[in-house]
Amino acid sequence: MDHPILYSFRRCPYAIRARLALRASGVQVVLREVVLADKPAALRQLSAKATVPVLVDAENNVIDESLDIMRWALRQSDPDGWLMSDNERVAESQCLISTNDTEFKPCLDRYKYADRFPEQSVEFYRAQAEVFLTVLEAKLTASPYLLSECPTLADMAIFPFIRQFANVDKAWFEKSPYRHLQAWLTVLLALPLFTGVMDKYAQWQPDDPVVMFQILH
Ligand SMILES: N[C@@H](CCC(=O)N[C@@H](CS)C(=O)NCC(=O)O)C(=O)O
Repeated sequence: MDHPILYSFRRCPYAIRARLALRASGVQVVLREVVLADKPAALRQLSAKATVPVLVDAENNVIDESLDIMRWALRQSDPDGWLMSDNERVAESQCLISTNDTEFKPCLDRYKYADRFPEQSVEFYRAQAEVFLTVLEAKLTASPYLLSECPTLADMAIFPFIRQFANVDKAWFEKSPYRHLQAWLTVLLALPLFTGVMDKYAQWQPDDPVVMFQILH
């Protein structure tokens, strides 16, 4: 096998963060677009939990956590310094990402699919999610990105989830008091890096010709 293979799903925020890091690093991978309701057998064989993204490297090592895929790509090339070198900031970055993944994401799911959780109102679930928005807003009041003057791993790992939150009720988000967060999201969504990882691909079938995620020029 010449190139690593990425199993991805266009709209999945975990897959988006992996694709962002792959694109930033310039590492070329083969892309296999997955439909979650019809996961390919090849993906299930690689990873029992069969979530996306999953990356299989050229030595057939399987990486089935999005953050590990980000770090794997950036360890090969990190031209914009997303990984940072200052231990304190690395710890802060990990803490923010972990809060996003373990605390905010479940709140986001209940907010997004409030009709599936009728015990509470949509406003209740949104207020739970806002706890994390408040943390991010405070960070972004101090600097244009979460940990520095430039985007780093935490920004790239977290903003696909804030995008999803904002899209649940755009009018509410735009009127919300999170001014710095709104501006941050607007800037990140406009990056060619982001628009470049949102191309549409047809569902992968085993007999399909190889599709490269990015061709370097
Ligand atoms: N911790 C995993 C979570 C990945 C995840 O949950 N992805 C979702 C799609 S957004 C998924 O594959 N869900 C499995 C399913 O819906 O069957 C990671 O960071 O990669």
